[in-house]
Amino acid sequence: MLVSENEIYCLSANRGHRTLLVDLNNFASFPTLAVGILVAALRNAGHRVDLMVPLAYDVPASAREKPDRLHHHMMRKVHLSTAPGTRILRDRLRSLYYARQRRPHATVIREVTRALDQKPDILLLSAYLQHHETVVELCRLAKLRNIPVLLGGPAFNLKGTVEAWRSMPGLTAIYGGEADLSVPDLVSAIVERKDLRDIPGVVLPDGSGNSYAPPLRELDKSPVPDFTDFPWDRYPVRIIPIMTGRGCQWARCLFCSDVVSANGRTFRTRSLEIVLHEMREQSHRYGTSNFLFLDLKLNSNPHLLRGLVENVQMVVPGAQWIGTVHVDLRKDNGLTRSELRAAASAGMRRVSFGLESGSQRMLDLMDKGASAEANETFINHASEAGISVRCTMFKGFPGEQADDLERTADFLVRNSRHIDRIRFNDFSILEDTPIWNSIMSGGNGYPDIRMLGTDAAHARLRYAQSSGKGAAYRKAMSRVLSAVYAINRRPLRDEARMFDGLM
Ligand code: B12
Ligand code: SF4
Repeated sequence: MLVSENEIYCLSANRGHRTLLVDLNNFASFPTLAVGILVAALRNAGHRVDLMVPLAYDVPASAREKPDRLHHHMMRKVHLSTAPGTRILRDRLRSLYYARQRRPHATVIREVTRALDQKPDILLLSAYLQHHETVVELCRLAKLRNIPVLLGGPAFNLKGTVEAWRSMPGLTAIYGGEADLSVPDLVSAIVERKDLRDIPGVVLPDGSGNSYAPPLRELDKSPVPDFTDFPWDRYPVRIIPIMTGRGCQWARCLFCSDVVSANGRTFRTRSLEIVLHEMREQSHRYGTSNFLFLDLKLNSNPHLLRGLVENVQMVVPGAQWIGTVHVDLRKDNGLTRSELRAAASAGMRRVSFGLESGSQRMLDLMDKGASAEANETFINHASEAGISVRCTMFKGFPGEQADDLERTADFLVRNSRHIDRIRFNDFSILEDTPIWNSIMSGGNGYPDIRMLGTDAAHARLRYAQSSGKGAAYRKAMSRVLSAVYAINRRPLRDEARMFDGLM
């Protein structure tokens, strides 16, 4: 995977530049879509790419959502506790956990050091914000060898975040946009030491540059991702990540940081032909008919979803696939009982959606564009069609009361046998979301939130909350968590098992 002496020699005949691309998003089950796109774009343009994927060197990767054991339930209780005594201890434990999680991994540092010693022309890093310390260390190592570094990732279009990251020693530039088409030129511009300041999306260490890259409109021109160099032998099952579009047609939920990320801004859809072409091509290349749709909302464009359902088995016979939807209130949201049955017949095995809360009052406060009733109908129809249902939820949106949690608990108990997994989080306020902007502007929309500061490097608000306390709230929370545990401890239905823990 990394470059050998002979290969370096061959490069002298190549007009492209030698790039070392490090994928810090180490995930245990499938390749990273963004990185596959960047590799394809660079290679198509004649650049040389050596890809470093930590999993290939046995760096422990994030695996998600295996059936719950009792200790998972207990940990969730502590993690989400609002009891005054537990909170202080819990917050300390949380900080320790994050600090440990975020430490640079010795193997990553060692392997990147080796690769840098081969003197690539440029180091490209694709990172999430929890990789801050690793990025600091890799930039330092690159600086020692005079190798320029270009950093990108979904959160680097956020102004406060970029401010907190841009001046780390050794970093040449941050790119805060979708680089599907632009990455080859960016690499050339940096290696050939051209002036970067006018390139949309680029921020330099001194803060200069044109930080705004418009969302990529020509999605059909994005190359078919190149996953050749990912460690396929380490994945339990071969699964191809793919997207039919970027962004979300609703894009209004007040807490949503997905739609403010580099690739989530504004809804754009690809054409059905291109999506089907990519599925056929990738199935052929990697010898699998399993797909994971990473769209924020696979039913943003119901016509495309229907087209996919109608054609997928012709294009990839035996295809099995999963995706995430939003049970919105449009007349046509692509998720009727018969549409879900058709999707199941076309190979859909699992669906995930943001249930968030069982209380209509909370859904309205979040501007979720959903109803508890429609969510319930959807869960029943999907499950009855044979699709495994997974949902994400959280506690602690401002204004949440014990009564809202009681409704959530009732909802889960009522629908327990139709839901296979729940990911239940604590609420957080992330940079540039509507709720963040409202609090930052000093308005009085959230009287129960007292801002303590920001964690700019991780794009988070630090705050204290006066709602969500008291014995009644805690009792209701305990009911919710018992219902979550009752669901998560069950094994998945057989047909969805190979997709367990993927989203
Ligand atoms: C699918 C998804 C997942 C999947 C798959 C992840 C994977 N690595 O493949 C799963 C469910 C596993 C997952 C897990 C997590 N995720 Co996630 N996930 C997403 C989601 C919905 C789509 C990601 C995606 O593929 N986008 C499509 C690609 C094409 O876009 P992109 O990644 O932005 O890449 C483009 C640009 O950013 C740029 N670019 C990217 N890298 C580079 C590098 C260079 C050099 C350049 C020039 C450009 C460049 O060009 C790319 C092509 O256009 C996003 C939401 C979103 N809107 O992005 C969240 C998101 C990426 N996840 C996020 C988080 C926080 C996580 C978790 C940490 C959550 C958790 N607590 O467990 C874990 C971490 C897992 C890990 N790998 O370490 C955050 C990241 C924000 C941040 N803090 O940096 C996001 C943005 C959600 C959010 N709004 O908070 N996730
Ligand atoms: S429906 Fe989902 S992706 Fe769309 S704005 Fe709401 S939370 Fe974000």
